[in-house]
Amino acid sequence: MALLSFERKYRVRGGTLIGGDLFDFWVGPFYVGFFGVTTIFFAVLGTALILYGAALGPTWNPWLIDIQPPAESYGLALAPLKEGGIWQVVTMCAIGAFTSWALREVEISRKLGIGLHVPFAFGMAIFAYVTLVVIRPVLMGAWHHGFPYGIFTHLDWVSNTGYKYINFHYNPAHMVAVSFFFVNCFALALHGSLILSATNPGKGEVVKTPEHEDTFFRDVLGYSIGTLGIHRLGLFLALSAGFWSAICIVISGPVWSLGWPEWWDLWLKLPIWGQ
Ligand code: UQ2
Repeated sequence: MALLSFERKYRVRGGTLIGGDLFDFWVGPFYVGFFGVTTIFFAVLGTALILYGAALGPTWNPWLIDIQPPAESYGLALAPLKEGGIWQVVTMCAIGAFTSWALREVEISRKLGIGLHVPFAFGMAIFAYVTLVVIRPVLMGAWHHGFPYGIFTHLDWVSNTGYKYINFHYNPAHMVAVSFFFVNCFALALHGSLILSATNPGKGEVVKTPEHEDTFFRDVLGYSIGTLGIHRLGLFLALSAGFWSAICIVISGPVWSLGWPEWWDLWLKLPIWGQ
């Protein structure tokens, strides 16, 4: 089915989550929808506030612009705009925009009659962000613990937060997250290279089939996970990387406030060593 005739078939009203036909239309290639409008609203307001915060600051150097969360003394209260309130409203706009984008993905998926895997996957990224700027700061009792919105300053925050726990690489959930990132990278390298090897042949060569792909890995490893399986594995690895990243930071402070190397002293305290 040609792309244009397919689009005529699926570009019909319905599948919306809210407001019925309200904003249920396309602008050029883009679906709008209620959540397209709310995405634009939050993104424009949040960007304008970042520009306002930059105008108050000492520099327009894009690397150095910095929007800081409130001082610790404000706790979980709203702060004046110029004392961290900008950071608080930018955070609300970011969560509003990200959530609206996910719900727009849900509406498009419903129109197409496909699964909700894409918005679910994006939801894991939103969860990781919300863990950093809402869940962990609330558990620690102050918005101050969110990370600042600046290119260099958020890097400083990551470095300082790591050193607060002496050596963050001893955090067991961080170890799990990093391992998932590595295995995800390995799996995508295997998959990308395998697909190109079979479907992007040289001039005059014929495109090969999934049987060729299966046979390659059966010959090498005695096992092929299959064409559907590799995508299930890829989604699992990617979601796990994001999930354990959120876990490793949310336990740093709320659950464990000493250095992470000391966490491993539990090994010496096991009741199996006698005394
Ligand atoms: C595979 C397969 C694919 C693939 C890949 C494999 C035909 C096109 C990459 C091989 C993957 C395996 C054996 C799993 C490796 C396990 C981990 C944890 C990395 O068999 O089927 O489809 O792309």
